[in-house]
Amino acid sequence: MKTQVVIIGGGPSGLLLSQLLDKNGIDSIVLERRTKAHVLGRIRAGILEVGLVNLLREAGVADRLDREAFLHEGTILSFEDMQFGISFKEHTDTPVTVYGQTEVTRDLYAARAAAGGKIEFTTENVTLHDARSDAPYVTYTVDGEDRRIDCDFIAGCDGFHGVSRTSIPEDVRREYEKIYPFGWLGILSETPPVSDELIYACSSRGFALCSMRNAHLSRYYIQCDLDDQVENWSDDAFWSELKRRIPREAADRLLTGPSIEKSIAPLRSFVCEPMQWGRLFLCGDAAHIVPPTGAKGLNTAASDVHYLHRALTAYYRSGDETGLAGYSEKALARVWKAERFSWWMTSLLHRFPDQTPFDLKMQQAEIEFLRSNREAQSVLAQNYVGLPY
Ligand code: RFL
Ligand code: PHB
Repeated sequence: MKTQVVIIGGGPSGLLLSQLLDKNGIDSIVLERRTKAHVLGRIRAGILEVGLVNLLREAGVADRLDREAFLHEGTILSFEDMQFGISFKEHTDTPVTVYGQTEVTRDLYAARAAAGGKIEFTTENVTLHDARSDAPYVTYTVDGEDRRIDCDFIAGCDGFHGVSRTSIPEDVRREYEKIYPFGWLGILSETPPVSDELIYACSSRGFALCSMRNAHLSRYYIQCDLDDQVENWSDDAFWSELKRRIPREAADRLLTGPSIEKSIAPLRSFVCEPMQWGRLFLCGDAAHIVPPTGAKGLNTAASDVHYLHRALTAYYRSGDETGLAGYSEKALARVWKAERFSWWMTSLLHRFPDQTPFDLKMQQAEIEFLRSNREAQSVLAQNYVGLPY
């Protein structure tokens, strides 16, 4: 088989790239290790920056989003019972969009199917070859049959545990990592959200987040120990812990119900440099991870896709290689700012096991500064709604 771009990974990065390339007349084949049902079963991001929403519109996959999504013009931060709002509208005049990653992915799969896009599911042993030559190719196995695709470029969109990043030789690759000493236990429940806006709650018992997917579906998280297990948490235990971490007036309003999904995610900051090696280009979680505080993961994946699809389009239209040559540097410049914001918000709002009384006072002083200082709120708002591409 032959195509212009082999895309490894059928998550949001790979699908969006494939859809945007198709809009520009560029052929691709997506290789996905799992089944479509598995990919759509993962509950992940919920907050989309305007840059991602515009990209989905450009890709022609935003009709349902434009009909169904909520716009949020601010968010709430709390410290024990004290709470305050930060207005995105006042500081940036830009809202964020509440629409689940699962729905974005579903819309992308539908669009790829409608366009006759080629996606191979349940691929095994995906291996990249000759990425530094002008004739790279990818081999893999599907249904016990070995296959090969020759291509011009390879896009590594296969997430943190994929094979693309590790195909870059160790003496070229630099990796920067921070592992946080806690995780997030999340549940999805068919209950109305407790608040019109998200609540990011810092409390002496640890962090909590009240989020949502729509008017009838809520997403809540609590900080948990790294070695904690989902089985340790009954729904009742989850709800009662959540109520102890959010302001009392919100806890009194909270409507609880059975969870329809419950999972624990570790928290990590990670960046791989460079994001390009020869004709291999990394996109999204394959190249970088942020802790979810601040909702930057999917949004940062989207800015990579934006730079890469434009660079590939310029190359195929006019042979212009400037965008491809500058991809890694351009993408990383924005990635590091999202890393900084996510690390800062995580540090601001979580309980760390080794926090001294002094560290706690610093955390409280910073929250109080944020509560009372317009400029500090403006900095948070600008980062939260998304820095420009
Ligand atoms: P994905 O989604 O991991 O997709 C990669 C795909 O590649 C496949 N794959 C392979 N395919 C073929 N061969 C191989 N060898 C392969 N290895 C892997 C995988 O099966 C998978 O389908 O990466 P992508 O596309 O870069 O998308 C990134 C986002 O998924 C991620 O950044 C966000 O979910 C992060 N995130 C959030 N981001 C936001 O912008 N806003 C949020 O509100 C937000 N909340 C979250 C989050 C992530 C979370 N978890 C669980 C990590 C909340 C949580 C709890
Ligand atoms: C979510 O709704 O899943 C969500 C929202 C905001 C975050 C992280 C996750 O910062």
